[in-house]
Amino acid sequence: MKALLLVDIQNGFCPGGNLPVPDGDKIVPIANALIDNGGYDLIVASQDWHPADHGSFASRHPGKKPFEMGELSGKPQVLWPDHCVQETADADFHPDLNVQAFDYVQQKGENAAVDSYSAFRDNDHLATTGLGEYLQRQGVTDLDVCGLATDYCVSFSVLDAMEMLPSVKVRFIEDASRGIDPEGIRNAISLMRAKGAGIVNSTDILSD
Ligand code: VGL
Ligand code: ZN
Repeated sequence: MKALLLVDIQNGFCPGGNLPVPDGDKIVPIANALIDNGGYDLIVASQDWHPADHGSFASRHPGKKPFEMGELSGKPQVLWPDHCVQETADADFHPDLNVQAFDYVQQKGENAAVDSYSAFRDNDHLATTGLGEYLQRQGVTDLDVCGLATDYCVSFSVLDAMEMLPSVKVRFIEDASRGIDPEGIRNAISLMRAKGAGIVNSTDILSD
């Protein structure tokens, strides 16, 4: 059972959004091609889905600016621009993404007191989202992951998938992902590789 996990391909992370990832929108046609021709049995998407007062927003930390370090519930936290607020256009999936193909959507980041980069669990690892249980129930054996942003939500999701679903073969699709910081992207890919994730491109998958 092969599944594709599309991480946070939302307006907020594309040019024009509140937390734009450089060229974030360029992955949309690649994601659509993978949905149509990647040979997947199951298409799953995550959606960053914050309350308006989420504690990761710099606007909640007087004197702090977006992208500075701050604290959230006593832990170091990158402070972000307000983004992907529930029920706003910023939180919608990119308009060209084939959302009709989604079998399951996992929303995350709803708890204002903790961030949730991973689609599987909060950053403090205290609460799971339910995605791991869903994939297990579906009998998923192979999970390919791509989306936005490589150095945050995508790599955190890949690492958690490997840890929480040890029998599942996990791969990161590099050209179907974009990240925020070039050095962060390099470090994230090195870490995913070191932990045993496959690193592939969409062309490897689409030509199979
Ligand atoms: C993300 C920062 C804050 C992501 C989400 O989707 O990578 N990054 N919230
Ligand atoms: Zn977020």
